[in-house]
Amino acid sequence: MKTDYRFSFGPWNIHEGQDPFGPPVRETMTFADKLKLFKPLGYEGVQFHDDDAVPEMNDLDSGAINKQASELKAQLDGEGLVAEFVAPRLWEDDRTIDGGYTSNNAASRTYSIERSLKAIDIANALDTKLIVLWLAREGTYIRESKDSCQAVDQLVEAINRMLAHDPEIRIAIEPKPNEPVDQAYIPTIGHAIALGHLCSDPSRVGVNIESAHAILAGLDPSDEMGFALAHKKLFTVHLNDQNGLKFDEDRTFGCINLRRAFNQVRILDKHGYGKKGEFIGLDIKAMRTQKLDVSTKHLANSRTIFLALLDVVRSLDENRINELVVARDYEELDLLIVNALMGR
Ligand code: XLS
Ligand code: MG
Repeated sequence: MKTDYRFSFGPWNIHEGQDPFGPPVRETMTFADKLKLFKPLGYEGVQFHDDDAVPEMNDLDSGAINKQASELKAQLDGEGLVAEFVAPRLWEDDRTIDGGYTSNNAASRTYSIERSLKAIDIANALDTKLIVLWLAREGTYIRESKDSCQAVDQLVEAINRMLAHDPEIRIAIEPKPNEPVDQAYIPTIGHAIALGHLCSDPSRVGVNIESAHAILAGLDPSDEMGFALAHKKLFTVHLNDQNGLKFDEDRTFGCINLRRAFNQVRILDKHGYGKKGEFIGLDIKAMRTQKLDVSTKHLANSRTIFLALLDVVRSLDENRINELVVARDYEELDLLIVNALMGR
């Protein structure tokens, strides 16, 4: 299917299938093998955690980090791929057990900021200006352990340090209401955009909307997108799906609630998302039950479903929709949309 949209995913989206209750069930694919799959799957952008790009980066000095990142850039060029963003992975290290930027421990906060600055250096070597900040452990397990007002100041301080480190870098905050923490400090797009306005250069702080995260917050992802688009803050998206309020499932886009997915495609397409080079990013996991040879179908299928929904969006009779809106006949409009989704 030909399209102007550009698609991206991260190497973690091809994985061994372990979950909190069971070990890996598929063999590990090497990073080089994963890279070879992007183009055949219809993707040209690669999303990176900083240590996807430079493994063991905590043990390397800046020269060695830069060298590895530059070698990776050459590898991407060789595959005809581009890096979409780099995200500092702040949730695995011992120092970030109780949070990174909002840890109660000053040394942990310093580590987290320094690690984020290194992620920016890696982004530069990979020739992308986009940093994604998923604030994984910036929140609490119990209310009394931290101060939610002070936490905002700490987040602003960390983001300001990143903005100052590189005058061209742009930061996309990826909100999520819970998991791994009980309550995250930045649970929704409204919180993320408001946080950006407290920073030293709000024009460079935007958002990454993950469908499943919005759903976990009890919100409609397409409305979250509309809110961000109105603020000109939608720097990227993480499309996927989610079956109700449970763990973050990262399911194939559109496979749980087709109409909800359709509305995301519709709002993005209607407001020119992608025209400034933004990617259609996916953040999806293969089901644990998939065997190795079919463990990338979630990536192919999400893209196929996005493009099929784009066809539906673009073939809608907008005049008829307008008439129904003017007549306030939303029952008929409901049927029109459901019929379109059923291909009737
Ligand atoms: C986890 C997040 C993560 C970010 C990238 O829930 O979705 O995968 O997208 O750090
Ligand atoms: Mg995500």
